[in-house]
Amino acid sequence: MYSRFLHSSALLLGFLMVAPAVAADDKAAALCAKAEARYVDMFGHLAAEADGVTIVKMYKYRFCPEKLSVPVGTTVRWVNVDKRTSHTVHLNEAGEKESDRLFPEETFEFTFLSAGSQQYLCGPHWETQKMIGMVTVTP
Ligand SMILES: [Cu+2]
Repeated sequence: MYSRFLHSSALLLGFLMVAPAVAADDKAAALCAKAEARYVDMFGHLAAEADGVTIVKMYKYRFCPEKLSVPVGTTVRWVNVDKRTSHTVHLNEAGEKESDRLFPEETFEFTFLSAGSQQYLCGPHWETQKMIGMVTVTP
């Protein structure tokens, strides 16, 4: 009886430790799918079809995709697809100054000329909402 109780507790604990990570991934995927739909509404094409740039959407206090890998020389265009909230892009680890506030439908571009990984932030929301992105630039 006692050992069975221990066994099921261990199973339950295992489930509780795994479930939040899976739920967070699903939530992020659903949110980024909505961000893509907003992008299509605004610009009339898929983000992947943008000419000569790689798109990162800003939506509901998240960067979509949150982690990006691009070859050196890539220009990334951040696009605010929110309805009301403004965001910024601050490539602080690259020593860049923070972008202007980007209102809905506004964009910011940066061309990555050196390889490496760096985090970047939304100035107004990184601390309170953990709105933080990551770019890996490959040689
Ligand atoms: Cu933000």
